[in-house]
Amino acid sequence: MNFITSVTNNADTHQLSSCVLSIEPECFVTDTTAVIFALAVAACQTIPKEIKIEGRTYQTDEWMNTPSSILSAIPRRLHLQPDHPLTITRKLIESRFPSYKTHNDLFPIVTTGQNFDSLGFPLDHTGRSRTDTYYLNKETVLRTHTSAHQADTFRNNESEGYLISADVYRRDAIDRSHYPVFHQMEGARTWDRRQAEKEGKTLAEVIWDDVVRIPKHDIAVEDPNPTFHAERNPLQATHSPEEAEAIAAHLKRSLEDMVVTIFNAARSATETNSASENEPLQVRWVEAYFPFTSPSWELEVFWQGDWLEVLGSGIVSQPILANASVPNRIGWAFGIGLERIAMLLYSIPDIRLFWSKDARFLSQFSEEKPIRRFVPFSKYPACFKDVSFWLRSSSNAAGGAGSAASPTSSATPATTFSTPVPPAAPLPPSFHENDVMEIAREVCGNLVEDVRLTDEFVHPKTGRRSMCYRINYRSLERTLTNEETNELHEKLRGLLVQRLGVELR
Ligand code: FA5
Ligand code: MG
Repeated sequence: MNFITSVTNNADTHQLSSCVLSIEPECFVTDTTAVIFALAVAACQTIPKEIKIEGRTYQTDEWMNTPSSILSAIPRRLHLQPDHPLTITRKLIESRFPSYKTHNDLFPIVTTGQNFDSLGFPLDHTGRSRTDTYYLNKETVLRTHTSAHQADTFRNNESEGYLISADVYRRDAIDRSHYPVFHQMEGARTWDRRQAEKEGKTLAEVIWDDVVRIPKHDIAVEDPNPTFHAERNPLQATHSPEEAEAIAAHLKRSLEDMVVTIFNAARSATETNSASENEPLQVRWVEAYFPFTSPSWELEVFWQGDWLEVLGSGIVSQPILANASVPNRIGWAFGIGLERIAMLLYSIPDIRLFWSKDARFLSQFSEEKPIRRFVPFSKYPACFKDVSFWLRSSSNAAGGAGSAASPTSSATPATTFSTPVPPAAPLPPSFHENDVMEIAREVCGNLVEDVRLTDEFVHPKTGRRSMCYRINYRSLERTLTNEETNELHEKLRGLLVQRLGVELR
């Protein structure tokens, strides 16, 4: 499918045909959708001018970089599938927030206003770039996080607390814990200052009354940092220290309760006498940065020898609430990765498994039964193949840029957001590792387990940069033949040259 290259490299949108592609909700067979899409593109001989997704039509432009394989994931809605591990995980978390209103079917295609501007993302934030985000056109993206719905949900003001679970999309690395489509749950709890006044209490007092209602746990939590810190994790200008302390306590106690519940369930799912069962649960708060919260924290859990980040959170930036017409509300928000939690809960070893339609996977999960550790049905052989190439002499290598800007480089969240104007056109192409990942996904689908940079050097005379990537071809469902992997690898090599202009070595 050359469609993406053509779109990316061909800024002349006048050459687009008027062919319309449809991804309809009934089309639950992912592969079929992809094939229909590919055939339609082939038949049109050129780029679709419009894409129709579940009855909604989008005009494409030179920002379009979303392959059909990604669009075909939209109808799957794994977090709503009965007995799916993501559904079970979602419900387990929801059960710890019984009074919160749940929103589980918000549509994944949003505006850049929703995904970035409403949250105060600076214009130069790496998250906005086409190497990180799937665009349909300059102003339309596949949401990269559930926070894209924060402003709208605050504006609707239907409940004091809410939970949003949804599929999110990111151009990202390929390995056993990264997939370009994954699921997040967003949660938020806010209080109304006027309500506190009516009760004759301070807002902090009202919040502390709620804190004591949160179930207690007996886990020792490491939390060495002050609630806020002038340089590292600032208090917002419109919040008093007492308010921030109370909101932080409510946030941390609520999320600790949720994590303790989940990890206790995970530990009861592992076999008796296993090492992890006897290890006490270790949890810690670390300082973090998000453009839309301040102060901010991440929660980490010690799991199988390592600290694992499970969620990001913080006190909601007041301009978000003010812009959402609820200036008197104040509170916290968090975002958690559902796959990451489900992988721990069930010991699921590879994130691709969540997309499996194989009964050997799906039959192991039930909403009715207690959590049981996943038993891998088999491990098929890996096949490693390297590809080495010279970058075009003008390219810089950039890779795996994180989604958070440095705290110092962006506007303080406590100030009112200006209305950002996105850059007029995509930046000139330079090499980005995510483009290699995207090509590997397109060629191999779920037959690639891992793509790693194994070597990189600059030629001392020519100054050209050489990269070597190791591709691990492995199916979760069968043994791949040599012919098959050779064919995939050749196709991958060809597309690297065609799309990225590299010279194979
Ligand atoms: C966010 O997406 C913020 N929107 C979270 C947030 C919400 C902060 C509200 C403050 C207030 P982040 O990119 O760190 O943050 O992702 C949040 C969580 O999603 C991570 O902690 C992790 O559990 C999960 N996650 C992130 N990237 C991936 C990935 N590629 N694969 C699986 N899980 C992921
Ligand atoms: Mg993070």
